[in-house]
Amino acid sequence: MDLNNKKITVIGMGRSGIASANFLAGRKAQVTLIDHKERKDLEEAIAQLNPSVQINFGADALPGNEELVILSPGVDIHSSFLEPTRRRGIPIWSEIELASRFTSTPIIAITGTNGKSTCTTLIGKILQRAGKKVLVGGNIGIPFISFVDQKEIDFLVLEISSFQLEAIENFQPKISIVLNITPDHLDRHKTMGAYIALKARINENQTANDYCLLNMDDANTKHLGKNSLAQKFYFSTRAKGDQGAFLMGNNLMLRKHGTEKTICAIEDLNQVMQWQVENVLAASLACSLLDISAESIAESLQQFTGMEHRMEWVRTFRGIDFVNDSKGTNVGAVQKSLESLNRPVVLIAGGKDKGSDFLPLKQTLKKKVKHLILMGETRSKFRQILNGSFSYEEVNNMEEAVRQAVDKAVAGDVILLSPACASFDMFIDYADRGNQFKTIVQQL
Ligand code: UMA
Repeated sequence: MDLNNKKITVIGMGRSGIASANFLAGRKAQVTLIDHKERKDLEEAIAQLNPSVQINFGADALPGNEELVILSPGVDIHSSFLEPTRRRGIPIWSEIELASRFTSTPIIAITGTNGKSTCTTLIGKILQRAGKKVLVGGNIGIPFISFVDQKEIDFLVLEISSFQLEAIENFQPKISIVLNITPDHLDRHKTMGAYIALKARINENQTANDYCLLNMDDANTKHLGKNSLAQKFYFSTRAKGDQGAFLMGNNLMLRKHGTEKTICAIEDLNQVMQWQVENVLAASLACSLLDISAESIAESLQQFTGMEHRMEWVRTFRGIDFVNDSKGTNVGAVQKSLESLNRPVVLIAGGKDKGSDFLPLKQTLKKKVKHLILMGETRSKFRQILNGSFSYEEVNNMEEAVRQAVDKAVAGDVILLSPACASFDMFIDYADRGNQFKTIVQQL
C-alpha cells in the first residue's frame, strides 16, 4: 500500500492516534490529526508527534478532502461527524486494520470481555520461554501499529477490543481467541447482540489455514465460529470436545488431531491462576497449535503468577486474605471472580457507570458475598437492585471501604476489591484504584 502524499485523517490524539500519525507521516502521507480536546490539554501529546503532522484542536469535523480515515479505539464509528466521510465512500479503518496491512508476521489475537490481558500476557510468556521472538501489545498497552517496523519477529500477540474490531476490513489473525462475552461497553454498543457481533468479527477474515479458539462453556462464544473458515478448537472446564483444551478431573489436557496429552495439574498452577483456569486453557491451546510442547507450556504455566489488578493477592492480615481485582470493571468479571472463590467474601464494589445492568449480579452476591461495601457513582443503582434484601453499606472513599471491610471480616474470609464499574468517578484509572487499595491494605 503506497502512502506517499495520501491525505489521511487520524482521529484521537491518544496512544493509538499518535502512533498511527507518526507511522503514516514516516511513510510520507499528508496526515491531519484531529482531537476534540483543546491544545492546552494535549501539550504532552504534541511533543511526541512527527512535526509534519497537521493538528486540528477542539475539532470534530474532518477536513473533507481525506482519502482514508484512521480511528482511535475511543472514537465511536457511528459518530455523526463521520457521516459526510462515509457518504463519500472513504474507507474508515481502526488502527489495527492499518497495522495489519503492513506486517506479514503471524498474529495471535485475543478478545473477550474478561481475561484478555492475562491470556495475552501468558501466551507471550510461553512463546518467549520456548525461544520465540514475540511482541505483546494492542489494547493491553503498546499499539499494534508501533510493532510493524520491527524485524525478525516470530509472532505478534495482541489483545483486541470490541472498539478496535468495529472498524476492520481485512484484519486476519493466524489464531483468534474469544474468551467469553458478558455485558460491557453497552453505553457505546447499545445491545448485547451488537457487542457479540463485533467480537465475532475477530475470525471473519480467517481462512482454513488459521485457527479459531472458542470458549465452549460460554453460550455467547461457542457458536461464534459458524461463519468463519478457520479450523475450530474449543476450551472448556466442564466438557470434553474433539479438538481443544479441557479440564479432566484435576488435570489440564490437550486434544489435537486424535492425540491427548496432559499439560499439568491445577495444583501446579499459582493460586491466582487456579482462579482463572479458562484463560490458562486458552493460552495453552494457542501455544500448542504453534507447536510448543506440553512440557514447555507446563513450565511457563507453573511460573506465571498472574497480572497486577486482576485477582492479585495483596496480603494476609489477621487471617483475612486481601485480593485486588480493580480491573474487574464489569458485572461478568465480578461474577467470574466471585465464582472462583470458595470462602466467605466481603466485597468492595461500585464506581463509574458504563450503562451496566447490575441485576444479574444479585444471585451471585447472595450466594458468595457475606457483606457488600459500595462506593462511587453507581451506589444508587446498586441500592435499587438490592432493594433492602442484602447486607451492605455505603462509603465515601477507599480508606473507609477498607476499614469497614476489615470490621466485617473474620479470619478465613477474603476481602475482595472487584468494582463491576469503571473508576473515573473517583480515581485516575483502574490502576490508581487498585494501587490505593493496596497501599491502604499494606498500612493496616
Ligand atoms: N477523542 C476524540 N473524539 C472522540 C473520542 C475521543 O477526539 O470522539 C480523543 C480524546 O480527546 C483523546 C483521544 O481521542 O485525546 C483518546 O483516544 P482513545 O480513547 O482511543 O485512547 P488511546 O490512548 O488511543 O488508547 C487506546 C485504547 N483506548 C480505548 O479503547 C478507550 C487503549 O485501551 C489501548 O491500550 C490503546 O489505544 C493502545 O492500543 C484502553 C481501554 O480502556 C486500556 N480499552 C477498553 C477496555 O479495555 O475495556 C476497550
